[in-house]
Amino acid sequence: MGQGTSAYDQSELAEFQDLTYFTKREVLHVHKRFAELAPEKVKQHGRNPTLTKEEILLLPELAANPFKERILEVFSDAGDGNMNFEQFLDMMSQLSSKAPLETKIDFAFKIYDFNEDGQICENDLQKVILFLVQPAVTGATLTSDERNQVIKNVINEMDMDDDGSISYLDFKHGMSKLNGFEESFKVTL
Ligand SMILES: [Ca+2]
Ligand SMILES: [Ca+2]
Repeated sequence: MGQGTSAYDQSELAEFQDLTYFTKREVLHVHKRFAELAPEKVKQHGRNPTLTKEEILLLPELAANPFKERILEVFSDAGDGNMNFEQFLDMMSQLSSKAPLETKIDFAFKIYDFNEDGQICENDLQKVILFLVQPAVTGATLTSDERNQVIKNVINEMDMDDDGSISYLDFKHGMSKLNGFEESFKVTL
């Protein structure tokens, strides 16, 4: 009963359950939301079409996230923000409230490390600030002097070994002291 209507069978769902922070029921819910973003593609290509970045950005839960485009790029295999269901599910799992703090920190580090060299340096932070302080969204602006001061403060605060950039360990240490930082990296579908 109901077997034929499910996008994935029980053993596939069990596998997704193992790979994510979701239950089988939640996996199916995430799939339903994925399919709703591009119903025509799902009709044509079956349960696992590749959706474009623009299609995934239609998800209302991502609308307010300043890092949404960057998040999609980091989680897409090709780095262009396009993703199939597995990549989408992985992203949603790490964004879910069930993901532990360590996962959120790991996630945030990847998002902030724009040039993907394993360190968050001044250049990366310049980009982070431009994402966070978007006048159109927050009404706030910072002069470049103010931006540089914020970046200096962040590096001073987090750079435990004083080499001028923030390694994953520096970041992990600093972030676990910050209350509520993970709110930027949380989506509930
Ligand atoms: Ca970097
Ligand atoms: Ca350092």
